[in-house]
Amino acid sequence: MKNKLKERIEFIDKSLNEFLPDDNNLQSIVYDSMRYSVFAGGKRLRPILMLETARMFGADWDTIKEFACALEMIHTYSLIHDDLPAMDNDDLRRGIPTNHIKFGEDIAILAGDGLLNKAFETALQSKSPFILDALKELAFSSGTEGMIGGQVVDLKSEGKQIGLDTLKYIHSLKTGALIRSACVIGAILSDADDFEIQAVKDFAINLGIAFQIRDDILDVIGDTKTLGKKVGSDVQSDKNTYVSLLGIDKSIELADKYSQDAKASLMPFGEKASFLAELTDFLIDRNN
Ligand code: GRG
Repeated sequence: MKNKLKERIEFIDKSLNEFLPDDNNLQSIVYDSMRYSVFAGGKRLRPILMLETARMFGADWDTIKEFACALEMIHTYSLIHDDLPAMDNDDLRRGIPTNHIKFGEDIAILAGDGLLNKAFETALQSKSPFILDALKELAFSSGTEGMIGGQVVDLKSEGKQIGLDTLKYIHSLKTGALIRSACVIGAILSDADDFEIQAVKDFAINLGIAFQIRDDILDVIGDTKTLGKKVGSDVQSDKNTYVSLLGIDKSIELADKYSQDAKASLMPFGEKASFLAELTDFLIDRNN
């Protein structure tokens, strides 16, 4: 799987470089700051999910790359803003100092905003006849009914006792929405039918929760060097997590259950879904 991922990451990095080139104008510092975080070496999970969903439906990666890069830009903006002192106040991300530590808070805020706008500029370069439906999903999943909404409920729940249902609600939006839109946009751009779109949506919703549970587990059992970010930060900021609510063993069981449910949603696609199924197993066992 690591080798397969490498090939996909290279394609995504080359495309990101095309859509986010170096710039020499007076505001070049904001491009430096945007590129600093984008090229800091993330796993590229969301664009990989989009490319692989599209491939499953027979579409070429080149027809998907604008949206795949747009999604990674939105994801990176969320990480830059999430690390700011007003939010998680983290100083390490993707193995290097966070954006505001390197460029200052003012530029980091603007770099996040810049990436959000650049994402839509990039997606708009798509020549797909399905561009409007894909844009709608991109905007919806990253907005207040999606990632931003989940972040708000998460922040406002810090230090309070919440139940599993609220935790699932938070993560379905905060983490799950972009993972869902990766697969749904991949399917939309490949002219998948409603049944197929629903099946990949079900896959992604379950994968999103499994992925987040593993993230919570790694915050406790992982190490800073492999993770590229500080461990133990959830406990430190009194965050509700699957581990704080259920403990490690039950969290591992639950991640496994969601990953089985995710793979079950891929059944209608048979062998064509083998990469996505393998990726699901890889992600719930990952160490970073
Ligand atoms: C600030 C608008 C705004 C939103 C913040 C996504 C998010 C919401 C915050 C990021 C912090 C966090 C732990 C989110 C949970 C989702 C998650 C596990 C993000 C990290 O994604 P990976 O592991 O990161 O795919 P890389 O660096 O590999 O891309």
